[in-house]
Amino acid sequence: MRKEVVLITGANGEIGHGLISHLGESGDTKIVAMDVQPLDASLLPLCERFIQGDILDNLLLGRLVAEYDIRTIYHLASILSTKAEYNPETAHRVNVEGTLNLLRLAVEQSSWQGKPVKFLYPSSIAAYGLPSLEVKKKAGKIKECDWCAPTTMYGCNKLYCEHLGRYYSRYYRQLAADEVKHTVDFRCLRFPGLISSVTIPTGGTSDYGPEMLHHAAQGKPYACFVRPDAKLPFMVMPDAIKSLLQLESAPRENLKQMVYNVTSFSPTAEEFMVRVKKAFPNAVITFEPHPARQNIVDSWPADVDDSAATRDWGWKPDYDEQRAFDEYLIPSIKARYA
Ligand code: AKB
Repeated sequence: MRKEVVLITGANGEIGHGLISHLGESGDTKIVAMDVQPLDASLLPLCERFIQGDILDNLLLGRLVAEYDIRTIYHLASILSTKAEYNPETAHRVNVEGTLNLLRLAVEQSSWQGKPVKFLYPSSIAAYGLPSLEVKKKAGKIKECDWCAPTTMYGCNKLYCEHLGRYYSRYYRQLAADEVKHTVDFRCLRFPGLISSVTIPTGGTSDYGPEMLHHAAQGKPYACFVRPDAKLPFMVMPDAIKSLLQLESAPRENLKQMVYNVTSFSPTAEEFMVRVKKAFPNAVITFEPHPARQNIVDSWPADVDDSAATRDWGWKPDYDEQRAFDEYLIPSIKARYA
């Protein structure tokens, strides 16, 4: 008998840390974790197995199919927006071909199991592309189908992979003589900027928020790479994990769409700074906007409409801005760097 497991790619990334801690501590899920980097030692005991390897390695993925009954895939591995702009073709390979490999693995697993494998995919506000700051200011909370014209390689990759997920769920090999019965149960969240008290993001464009906070907590000066009025939606990691798990467990028949916005609060960079300075009065924070990264932030929405997630699977964040800082970020970051 093959062991029933969930597969987590990008396990050593920010969401991977949060998800493995949560699933591992609750104890009843066997996790096979994968990452190109070694896994944080604290997460190893929570996993059935860790494989240091590449999602582009099809031989490795093939061996996984043979060894495990994979019920759910959390495909978290990806190259984020800023890093992707430095090597767009590599980003395309990892973000798109890597996702394609995992979708193929999911289809194969589904046909062995005789039922669809759940495929949880974190997309991003980067899938949006607003043409100007004026439009962004007027747009308000934007819906999943609005302004899907991304300006970054990462955003293009995310949007395309959402379409691939839909294709693999509904239309995979639609002309094949044999009916393809069991495909993938693709479920996707468009995440805002995420902030964790445990990990520091690398390679993203919404990183100025978490970077500001982690620098201040360590007594390091921080030069923010966007203007004080730059505005993006954010969410703290416990809510990101909650949304992934809630979407995973939602009854399929309730899901009227495959892609859902989720969000929590939308501070400007200046409002973010004020909160950080309230907690760390000696923090030295300056604004030195990087024009190209600022342009990316200006093309992303200031807020998103997550009412479809609320309607279909009861989504509601636990942390608004005040609670996120007072009850999660500040106490836990202070403890971390004490
Ligand atoms: C990034 O900045 O690239 C990510 C994202 C918003 O998806 N944090």
